[in-house]
Amino acid sequence: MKILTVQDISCYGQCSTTVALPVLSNYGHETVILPSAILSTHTGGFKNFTVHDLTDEMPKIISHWKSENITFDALYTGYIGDARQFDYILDIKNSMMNKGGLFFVDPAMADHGKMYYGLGEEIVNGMRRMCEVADYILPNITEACFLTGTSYQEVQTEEFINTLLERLLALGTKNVILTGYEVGGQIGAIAYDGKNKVCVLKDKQIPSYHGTGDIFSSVIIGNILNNKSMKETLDDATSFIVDSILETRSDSTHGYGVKYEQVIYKKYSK
Ligand code: PXL
Repeated sequence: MKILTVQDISCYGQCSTTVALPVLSNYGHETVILPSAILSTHTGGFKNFTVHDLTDEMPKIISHWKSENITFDALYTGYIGDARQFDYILDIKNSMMNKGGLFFVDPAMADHGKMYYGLGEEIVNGMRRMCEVADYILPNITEACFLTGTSYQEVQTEEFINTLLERLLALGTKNVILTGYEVGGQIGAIAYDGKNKVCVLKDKQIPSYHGTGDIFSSVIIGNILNNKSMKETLDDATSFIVDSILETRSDSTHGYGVKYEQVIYKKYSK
């Protein structure tokens, strides 16, 4: 499959575009990139990082692609730092997708009850516009709360999760995959298409690391585009994250991301 991913390049820090590319390759897909910005590092835990916004470059790149008749089987959006970019993304969705092409929205904008540094209401509104026309959205619990105007709860009752799933689906998307669902010391994801719920949980690993949400989404998208069942997809994604954390946590110098490369390497060196 030919996927276009629109998210930032955080040069150092193992997240967004730099993890989507190797992970999606691992599932046999070609990934084209439209970088939303270039940052020296991601914005979680580093001080004085640099940001170069690429909004002005987007219409030029898109118009060149259109002149070359370039089209995509899937569109996958992640972290977007400038709200002017949502119109460009929706234009791609409307005019550059192959028949049956799928639109995946990871509204990567918040975690642990808070928006990421520098992101505000206009990003939430733009992400919501994309959720209206998405085939799959992949929010974590915090993002789900911002998208649906629900107050964030540290403790997730079954009723809270079910309310979030209904409200997310009501945004317009065909499918919801809610990540970071925690129950009884376990953590995982729950998928909902309005009829069926599929939930996969694994023992929660500590600590939590930056970028795991981006890796999780990329594994899920890689599997869905390979026609795997939702159960197989969520099993693979949760194991991938558990294994990545286990590869990382003995190294106290590596707190900014996970060593997912070792997981891929071990899969293929067997
Ligand atoms: O992992 C999500 C992400 C992506 N890109 C940038 C970020 C973050 C999370 O903080 O800062 C630039």
